[in-house]
Amino acid sequence: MTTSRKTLTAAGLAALLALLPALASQSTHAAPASKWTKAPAKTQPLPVTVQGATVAAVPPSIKDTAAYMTLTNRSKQPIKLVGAATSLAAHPMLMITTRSGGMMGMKMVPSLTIPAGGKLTLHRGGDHVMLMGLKRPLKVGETVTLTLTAEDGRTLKVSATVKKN
Ligand SMILES: [Cu+2]
Repeated sequence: MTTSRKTLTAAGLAALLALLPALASQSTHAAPASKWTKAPAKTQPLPVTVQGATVAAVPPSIKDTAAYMTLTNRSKQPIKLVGAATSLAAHPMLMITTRSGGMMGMKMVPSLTIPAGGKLTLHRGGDHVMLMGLKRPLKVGETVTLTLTAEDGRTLKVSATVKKN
C-alpha cells in the first residue's frame, strides 16, 4: 500500500513538475495577450462627437477641478465610458452629482453611458469628469487634453479649454 501510494505521489509530482513550466509560460503570456488582442481590433475611433469641452479654472491653491462637455453618440449602440485620463491630474474620475434631503454631493461611478444616438451632457451640478490632484496650476484660456475610455477599450481624445465659470 505504502509503496503504491509513494509511486503515485512520485508520478503525480513528476507530472506536476512537467506541467509547471507550461503553466508558468501560459500565465505570463496569456494575460497580456488577452489584454492586448482587444486593442488592435478596436483601432477605430469612438463614434462620439464632443462639443463645448471645458475645464473649470480654479485658484492655484485648489487642487481639484472638473471637466464638462456634451458627448453625442453617433452609433446605434449605447457607449459606456469607463475611465478618464489626463497628464494634468493624479486622479481623473467619473462622477455624478447626488441630491438627498436638500444636500448636494458627488459620487464616483464606474461608468457613464452615452445613449444610442443620444447625448450625455457633463455639466456643473450633474455628471462630470473630476480631475483630482492637479499637478500644476491651470491657465485660463489654455487647451488641455483628456482621454475618455469606453468599455470596449476604444478611446476618445478631448481638447478642453480652461474657463472661468
Ligand atoms: Cu466631482
